[in-house]
Order: sequence, then structure tokens, then C-alpha cells
Amino acid sequence: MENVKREFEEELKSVKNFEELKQLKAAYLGKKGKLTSLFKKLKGLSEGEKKEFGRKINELKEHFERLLEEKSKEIFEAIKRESIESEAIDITLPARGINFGSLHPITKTIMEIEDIFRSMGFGVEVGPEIELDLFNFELLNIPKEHPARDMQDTFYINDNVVLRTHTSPTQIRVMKRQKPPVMFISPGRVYRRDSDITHSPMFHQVEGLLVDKNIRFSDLKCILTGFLKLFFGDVKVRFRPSYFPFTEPSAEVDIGCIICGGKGCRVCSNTGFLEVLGCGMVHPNVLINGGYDPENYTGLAFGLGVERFAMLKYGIDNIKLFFENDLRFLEQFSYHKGRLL
Ligand code: FA5
Repeated sequence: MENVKREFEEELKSVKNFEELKQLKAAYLGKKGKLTSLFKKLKGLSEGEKKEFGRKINELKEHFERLLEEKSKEIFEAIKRESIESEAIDITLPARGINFGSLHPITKTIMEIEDIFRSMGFGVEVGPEIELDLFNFELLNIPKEHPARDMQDTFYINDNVVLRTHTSPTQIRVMKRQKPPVMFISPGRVYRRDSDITHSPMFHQVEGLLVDKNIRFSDLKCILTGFLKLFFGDVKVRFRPSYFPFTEPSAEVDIGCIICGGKGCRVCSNTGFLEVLGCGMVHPNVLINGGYDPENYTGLAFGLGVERFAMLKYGIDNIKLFFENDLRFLEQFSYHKGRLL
């Protein structure tokens, strides 16, 4: 019995897996096992010896079972430990980069323009891109024979409906539904039959309208100069007389050329200045068409091309880049690159 015990304990030490453990168990406790064969020896013993021998064998059996159970737990733990170690994640490894999307430069520019005007107290309105001829032209004091109404410049849907050629129709729409005072900007897409490196058939404008009592040209100058300095930094601003059918007087606004600093270059045609927007005092006819009394109210209005603002701000020399969706171009406006935070 002592020999069997010693042998079993010795063999158990070298057991490494469940298969070997099973074989060991069979070799000692199985039908033909070493311990089982000891039981057979009981037959040849006296009653007194049988009792003593039987008790010892049973104790030995329990001892073996206990050791087998412990070994089984030990193997199980070892397997578990091994799998945890082999599947461990190294959290010190650098992570795979996440692809951040980015706001389109035109969206960013509109947001920036909106932020500046909101800070001055302007609200934001939107108008439809498919517009009645009545709102796009007629009520804005653009007569039937005006060249802008030519098929060469305007996309007509039918005789009375156009793709709006500017955001100015929003002026009429808001005035018709809201009593004065009004003070809002209106960004959106506009369409013209126009295409070269600075002109696109679809582009964006931001309209501005302020109508109240005693609104003067000096208010217009102050608002637009303030806006341009906030948007472009400390640039020179110049107002130049111009003509729009819906404003009187009208002006175009130039800023000192950002490319050459005012010295004169190809971009500013050696003038040192770049035209950035159109503006003026709202024509009395437009106020009447909007339902306002021009004897009591005056207004200022302006309209700017967003692509032109974005091109000047970011030094982009071809308007087509905005619409080609080339990721190499768009990625440069991504927040995670840290350039435009
Ligand atoms: C207008 O559209 C007037 N509605 C602006 C206005 C509003 C004046 C209120 C007075 C009061 P204009 O046609 O100049 O004006 O266009 C305004 C700006 O749109 C231009 O300065 C230019 O920057 C931009 N623009 C015009 N055509 C295109 C084009 N095809 N592609 C890109 N930008 C353009």
C-alpha cells in the first residue's frame, strides 16, 4: 500500500494536462487499476485484518481522489493563466488613428460670418433656392428689361420661376411677414450661368438687411467695416460708389489686397484693393414692396460672395477646388490638424 501511494504521488508530480490526469486516474482507480487490485487482496485475509486493511485502502482511495481533485484545479488554473497572458492587450501600444471628418471650408466661412453678425445682434433667416421671378427680380426693383434677367445669366425653370441668382429675395420675404424693425443675415446657395476660376454656376452668398427708424449710411459703413476687420484682421476698407437697382445710394466695398499688402499684384490687378461685397441703402420702392413705409423707415442692405471670402482668407486661387471634393484639399480644414482651431 505504501509503495502504491509513493508511486502514485510520484507520477502525479509529472502530470501536466487533463489527458495525463485521466490516464493516471484510470491506472490507479480504474477497473484494473493498482488500487483496485489491492481491494482484491481483501479476500484472502482474516476478518480482523480485512477491517483494518479495508479502512486503510478506503483512506488511500480518498487521499488519491483528493490529490486528483487538487491537481485538476491546478491544471485548470494554469490553462486560465496561460490564456489570459496570451490574450493580454498591451495598452501601451499606440492606438490606430481615427479618421476625423472636417467641415467644408465654405461651411466654416459661413459659420464664421454668422458668428460675427450674431455678435452684433443680427438674426439668421433662410429663403428658398427655387424662387419666384417676382421675388428674385420684380419686387427688388429690377425691371423687366434689366440685363441680369437675360437667359445668359439666369437659370429659368419656367417664365415665373428661377433658381435664385442672389440672396436678396429673402429681404422681401422677411419684410412681407415681419413688421419693422428687422435685422438679419441670410446665407444660402445661389445660381448663375457663370464659370471661370473665380466664378461658379452654384455659389454662396450672405445677405444682410437692417430696417428701422433713422438707419443711415454711416450705420452701414460702421457695421461693414467692423465685420471686415473681425473677419480678415486689420485690413484697409474702402467704399466705392456703385449701382444696384434695389439700393440707393449703392456702394461696393474693397479691402486692401491681402496677397500683396496693397502694393499691387496680379490678383488685385495692380490696384492694391479687392472688391468683396455690394451694399447700399434700401431703395424706397423695395421698402414699399415689402410693406414698409419709406417715410418712416430706412434700411441698409448688403450681399457678399462666400467663396470670395474663403478664397481670400485661406489663399485659394481657384473656386473649383471648393466643389471637387478632393480629400487632400478638404483635409487641410480638418480640426484635428490643429490649423484652424
Ligand atoms: C449681388 O448679388 C447683390 N444682390 C448684392 C447686394 C445685396 C447689393 C444687397 C446691395 C444690397 P453681385 O452680383 O455683385 O451682387 O454679387 C455679390 C457677390 O457674389 C460678388 O461680389 C461676388 O463675390 C459673388 N459672385 C457673383 N457671381 C459669382 C459667381 N458666379 N461665383 C462666385 N461668386 C460670385
